[in-house]
Amino acid sequence: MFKVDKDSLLPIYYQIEEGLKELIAREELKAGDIVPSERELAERYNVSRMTVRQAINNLVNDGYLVRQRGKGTFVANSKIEQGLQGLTSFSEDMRARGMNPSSKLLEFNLIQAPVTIASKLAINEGEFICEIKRVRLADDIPMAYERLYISRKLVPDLTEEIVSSSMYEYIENTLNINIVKGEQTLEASIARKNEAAILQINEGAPVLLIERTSYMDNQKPLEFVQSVYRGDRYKFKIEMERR
Ligand code: 16G
Repeated sequence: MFKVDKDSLLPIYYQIEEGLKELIAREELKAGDIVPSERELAERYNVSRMTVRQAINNLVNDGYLVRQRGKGTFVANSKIEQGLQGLTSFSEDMRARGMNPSSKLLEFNLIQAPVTIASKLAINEGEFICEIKRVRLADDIPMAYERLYISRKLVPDLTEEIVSSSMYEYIENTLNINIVKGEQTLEASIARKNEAAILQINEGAPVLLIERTSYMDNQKPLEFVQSVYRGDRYKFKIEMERR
């Protein structure tokens, strides 16, 4: 285990927190391992259970540990770190990590574009678009829930089978459309009831809301995509250069 120094200026809860983080970093505690109970830790370090609880709460809030009611506290799965440079597809991202990407198609609708979506796609309100709702999985674990909108004119032959696999592959290799750039926003949110069920997380769990518009080489929008990513599985990384 780790040491707690009662003469240190560092608060005890903080030392316990850092000690547990170190065990996780050294893989002495691995994803899925049970963490010693509050009582055990309190006895081992001769500190109050309140102190231990504070350390554990912080680690749960920061996503290092997860509580399972009636079972105990466990080490969380490490998050997928996703770079934000380069316009890549979900399938490419997962394959680059040695994971197997897949999609579960929930809905495939032909609808008339409401004004909000029409303006994102730079088309007229009421034009036909495909609305595709799918769960994106990596090694069969649901990672994100995507709602994708694309003008029907661009993909008149799009089928359920195609959208169950890689959209970018179809657009680039079958339709020979060049995807040249994208714009993306990222914001914090919490899982709504239907999203929680789809992503197999609790309602109210933290998620990342991502919106992407990608463009073709004629500078026109290709797709508008709203995605909900699991906050416990994903973190995004931006590399920055000063000036
Ligand atoms: C990513 C994109 C999405 C794109 C999809 C294509 C984000 C937030 N979204 O999920 O815009 O449609 O990749 O993936 O990254 P596919 O080629 O595997 O279907």
